[in-house]
Amino acid sequence: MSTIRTFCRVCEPSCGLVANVEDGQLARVQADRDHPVTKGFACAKGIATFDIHHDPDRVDQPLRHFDGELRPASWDEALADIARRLQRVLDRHGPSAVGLYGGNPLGFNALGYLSLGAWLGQLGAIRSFSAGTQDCANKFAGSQAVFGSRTVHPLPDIERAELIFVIGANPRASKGSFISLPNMIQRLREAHQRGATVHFVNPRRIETVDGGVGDTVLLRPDTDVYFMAGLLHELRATGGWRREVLDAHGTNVDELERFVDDYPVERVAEVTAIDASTLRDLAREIRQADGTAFYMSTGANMGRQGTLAYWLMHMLSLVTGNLDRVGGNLPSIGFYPNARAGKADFGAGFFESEFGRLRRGNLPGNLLSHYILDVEEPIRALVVVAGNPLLSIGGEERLRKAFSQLELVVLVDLYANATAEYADWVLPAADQFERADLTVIGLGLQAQPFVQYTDQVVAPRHERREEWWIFARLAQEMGLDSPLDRGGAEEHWGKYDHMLAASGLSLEALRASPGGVIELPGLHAGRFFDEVVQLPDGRVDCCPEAFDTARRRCREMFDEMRGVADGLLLITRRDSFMHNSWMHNVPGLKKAGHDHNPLWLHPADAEARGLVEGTEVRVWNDHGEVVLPLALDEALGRGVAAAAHGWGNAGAPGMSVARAHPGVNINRLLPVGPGSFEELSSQAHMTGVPIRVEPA
Ligand SMILES: Nc1nc2c(c(=O)[nH]1)N[C@H]1C(S)=C(S)[C@@H](COP(=O)(O)OP(=O)(O)OC[C@H]3O[C@@H](n4cnc5c(=O)[nH]c(N)nc54)[C@H](O)[C@@H]3O)O[C@H]1N2
Ligand SMILES: Nc1nc2c(c(=O)[nH]1)N[C@H]1C(S)=C(S)[C@@H](COP(=O)(O)OP(=O)(O)OC[C@H]3O[C@@H](n4cnc5c(=O)[nH]c(N)nc54)[C@H](O)[C@@H]3O)O[C@H]1N2
Ligand code: SF4
Ligand SMILES: [Mo]
Repeated sequence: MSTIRTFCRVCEPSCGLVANVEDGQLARVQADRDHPVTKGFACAKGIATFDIHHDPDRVDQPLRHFDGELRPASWDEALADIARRLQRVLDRHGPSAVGLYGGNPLGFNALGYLSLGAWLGQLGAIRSFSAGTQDCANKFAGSQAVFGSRTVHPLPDIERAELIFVIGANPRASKGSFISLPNMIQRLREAHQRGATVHFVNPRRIETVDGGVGDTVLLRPDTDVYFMAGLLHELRATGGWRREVLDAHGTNVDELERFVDDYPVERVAEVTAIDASTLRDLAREIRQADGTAFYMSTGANMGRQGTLAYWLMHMLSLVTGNLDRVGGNLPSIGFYPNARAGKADFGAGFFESEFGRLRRGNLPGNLLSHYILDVEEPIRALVVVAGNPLLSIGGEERLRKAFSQLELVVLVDLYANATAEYADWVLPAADQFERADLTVIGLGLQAQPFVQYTDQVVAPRHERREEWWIFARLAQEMGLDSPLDRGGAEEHWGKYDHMLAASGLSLEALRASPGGVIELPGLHAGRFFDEVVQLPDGRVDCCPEAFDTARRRCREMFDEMRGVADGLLLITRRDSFMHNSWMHNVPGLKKAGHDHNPLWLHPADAEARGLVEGTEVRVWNDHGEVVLPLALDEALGRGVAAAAHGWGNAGAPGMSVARAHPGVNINRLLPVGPGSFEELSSQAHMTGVPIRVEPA
């Protein structure tokens, strides 16, 4: 038996794992206690990757859609058929007829990510979509406008802050996002124990002071922008803006002041449902704290104004002198200083499309079905890598219609997931134990920076293959230049080696170090304004002109929200027993209470509508309708309904456990199409969506 140290690639902490291998087979997976940073932490999902590796439902050889069934075929048949059909689409309709959807796990796959990009470049395919516009596209846009680089994201210095705001994130369930920090909830608990105050800002009371981590400030969904504008207003009125910092590092400060002028706390209270006195108290705490750290994640991203929310979060940090100070927000440099790589002019990053002005780069997922159904030169072939768009994006019905019209759908996945219902081919991907990798996801986002390399722990079972090989073979098959003709994955590794050199490291050094891990310098102050900010004048843009229209709209939305009285707003509720749509085939995660997804309501909201716990309710709005059981949750704010996404597996062809516990796809209730995403970032509107509920 051999023991191999590796790391988890399910979510951002990238926890160290130890794998035991017997007779070439993965025999056991545990948390790595010797890992210098993750120190023996791993969650149930990370350990469940063992079950996923051995799952008899895994796609183990190429599957071809034939006579309504997915039937095994050889790699040669698969590659030849796909290459031929892709070529036909390209010849007849050009590269815009080929679309790509890259899912979330692709971000945790050093070679897969690079090789897919290279292959698409060869095809000239520009219509690419990714899970990013359902997740955090607003953060890239926000930082690009404010700091001049999409890759600059100052992290909360949780270890040293006296006051911490966690806005729209639930690290107990999610383990953190846009931050790599092992056991984040424990880190917050430790901060609380050493006397720091932690405020979660959330429409659901996810933590209470008695719980030992912090309390929750309940806010109405989709109002984070107003919450932050209100704090900025109050801080300004009470001398909480540090003029010397703004003089030294800011531009457009007057414009920021003018924007904030409109949001005194009394007014803000009307739409956020946070009373003025609470907002004043929070502003006072910020003024008095010796270090305030701000963190926001998907709950705030997925509102209608995620980019503005991120801008204002940066402003809260800057104007109070907490940006680039110990206990505030600090840049993470990691193994490669990538701020310059993300440098670009925000205003120039848009183009005119059939659907109005769009941000360059990944197109909005909320237009995927539109680019198939509603344009003159539609997408005709779609390649889906590590994604499940049918369940992750809004508008399932429309996506079904669109996917069924495609000439070719190719999925590269561990499973024949729900989207595979429309696949002509499902190609078997290797999993995290079957591929070498590097901790690329954490670059610039690690609160305790380290870099780790892992070898393949075991060879891919059956006919599973690594993504880089799949795209390199497809390139060969299409007569294109292929890495396989030139030393395989070496050229991709070469890029990473080059990046590692920036911190005096190399793959060789990583391979030689115990566990493949090397710790890097921690977060420290004093570099941000000189080295990280990328705007030409070296200053932070406190009120980007490119946000003008969005700011006007922001004022209008405020008035619209004041006018709306009651009604229910839908939010997402993740838990530790699911991971987006893809851990539903792990029997061990289907414990009682986690085997379906109910609609959660506050007991008073249920009673007011005559709804009874455990009974089926009909949930509907202008976008769709679902029927699911009702559950009660006193932690929810009044007027807020919650449900988990990623369910709705009744039709997933190759996931028998998931099919036995299908749940309901709540994304049927989300808006899609023009107007359903933020123009500045393409980020989808996925939280605070109005719904109605009645007995089914
Ligand atoms: N209502 C609502 N909707 C949401 C969200 C929400 O909060 N609320 N969250 C959004 C977010 S944050 C995200 S990131 C998206 C996710 O959206 P997607 O990325 O489209 O969906 P996932 O469920 O993450 O599906 C990932 C797929 O990748 C496969 N997979 C896993 N590992 C590998 C691998 O190594 N290689 C390959 N080839 N395949 C692999 C899995 O089997 C699964 O089919 O969903 C979004 N949708
Ligand atoms: N167990 C588990 N872990 C996961 C995932 C998973 O599905 N399951 N998904 C992974 C992925 S891809 C991601 S991106 C991360 C996401 O990580 P997080 O961003 O931490 O995601 P959530 O746990 O959904 O927490 C979002 C919180 O926002 C709140 N919220 C909803 N609407 C609003 C709003 O309008 N304003 C504010 N302020 N709050 C709001 C919700 O109540 C919820 O508590 O998690 C990752 N980790
Ligand atoms: S927290 Fe994320 S990275 Fe760590 S073990 Fe769990 S799933 Fe894996
Ligand atoms: Mo995500």
